[in-house]
Amino acid sequence: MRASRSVRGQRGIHISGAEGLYSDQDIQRVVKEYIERATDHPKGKADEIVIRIEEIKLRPKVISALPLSTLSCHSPAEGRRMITTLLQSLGISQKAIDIAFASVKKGDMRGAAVLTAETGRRLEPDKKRGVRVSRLGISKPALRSISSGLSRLGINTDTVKEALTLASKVASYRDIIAELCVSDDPDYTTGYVASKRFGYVRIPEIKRKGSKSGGRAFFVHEGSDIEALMDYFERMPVLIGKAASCRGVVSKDEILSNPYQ
Ligand code: WAQ
Ligand code: MG
Repeated sequence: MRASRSVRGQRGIHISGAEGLYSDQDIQRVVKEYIERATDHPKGKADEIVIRIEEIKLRPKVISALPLSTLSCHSPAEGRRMITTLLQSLGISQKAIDIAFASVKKGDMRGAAVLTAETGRRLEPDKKRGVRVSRLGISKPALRSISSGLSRLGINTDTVKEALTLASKVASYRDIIAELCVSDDPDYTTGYVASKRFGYVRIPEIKRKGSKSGGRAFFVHEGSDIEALMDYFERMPVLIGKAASCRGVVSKDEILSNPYQ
């Protein structure tokens, strides 16, 4: 689903987007939920909603969810410092980190920016749209297990589950080093950094309440094949079939000194 709105003569301002892999009998319910989301969104009421339903021909690739944790963070400046430390320890250059923050802050994309860790060079063919991750879902047993882990932490919401699903698909691609995400929802101030090495690390207060800017940036190495990456993200069905740990608040040093890979 994608929903947009005309604002002051400018058509197609992005309001909300969502996608998933569902079985036949769930489609009616999900479409209804997507429409509600598009017409009752903190960014405004959509004046155009596009819904596409496709039968999946390929058998989904089954992956595990990334382990989840949350850093203690109290301001955007502190968040940016912690994110910078995590990304630098993954070998991402300061220049690429700065370009990723600038792109996320600008926040007018429907998809994600793909940048090289070495120089921050943008690889997407359509830089205004970015790369949109689609065809992703979560099996019912994995959803039950993740929901119960998140409930214990008081964060069992669609926003967290959808973001964790997306980040897990993104991190499962061989060329991905890390992802940075800030919600474009003005009321939602928690973002995350995700990587195979450190898992899905939530960063509260990464932006000020009321800010409509937000976005995603994916880091890859120079020389990465953008066509193959887009094929995996946009077309390869991927299903989370296994939950991982859901930890509460941890320190940056705990994360840095206990990598998963
Ligand atoms: N593929 C690529 N980029 C996307 C996609 C997608 N499927 N969906 C959204 N984006 C980009 C787009 O630029 C949006 O403006 C931006 O990401 C933010 O999307 O653990 O709500 O749906 O508490 O606003 C993260 C924290 C919430 C959750 C993320 O993102 C938590 C969120 P939003
Ligand atoms: Mg949003």
